[in-house]
Amino acid sequence: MSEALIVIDVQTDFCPGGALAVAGGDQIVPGINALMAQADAVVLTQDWHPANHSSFASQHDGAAPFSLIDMPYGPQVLWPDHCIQGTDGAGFHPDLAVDRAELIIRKGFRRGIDSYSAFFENDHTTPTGLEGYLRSRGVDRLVMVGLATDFCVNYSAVDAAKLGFQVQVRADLCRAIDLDGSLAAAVQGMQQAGVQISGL
Ligand code: VGL
Ligand code: ZN
Repeated sequence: MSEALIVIDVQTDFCPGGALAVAGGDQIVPGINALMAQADAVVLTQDWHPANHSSFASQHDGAAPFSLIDMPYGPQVLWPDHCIQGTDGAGFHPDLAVDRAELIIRKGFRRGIDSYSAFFENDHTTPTGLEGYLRSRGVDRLVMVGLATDFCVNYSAVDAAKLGFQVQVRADLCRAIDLDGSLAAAVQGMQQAGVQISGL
């Protein structure tokens, strides 16, 4: 059995100057590249939304970015338009060593549902296919890095632990959005799920 490095959403729109910039999002790129160089297997995830995605505040009359709404699958934060399919903002950070990746998994491509996790959409049941890929490659341990600690990294890590993978999050190679205490809640949730967090 082997280990895979999962690099979550290191995309232009999540870096300084991007549509949903995460503070310091670009600072983690050199360290991630160094880890990728040593990893047995590398998977990248890419947030990949249609222009009219339902997680965008612009699609809801009078709704402000960063407000919460109820969706059929549960509460959903409304975001500024970001990571629109085919745009520069949806591309990976230009310095990320993407050639090292063996799989790129895109998520959030259905208009009506968001997908923070690399494993399941936000209904917690629709699979992305990543679990099957990892299992058929004999992967049982995951190291996770990327953006954002409290959303896509958090959801991915908790789902992976629930699926039975051994999961380590390298918090020093992640950066958070930190909306209303979301970082502290995410750290607590990951630890409760059995995720090992290093470099906090
Ligand atoms: C993310 C908010 C919206 C993330 C993606 O990658 O953490 N956050 N879409
Ligand atoms: Zn998104």
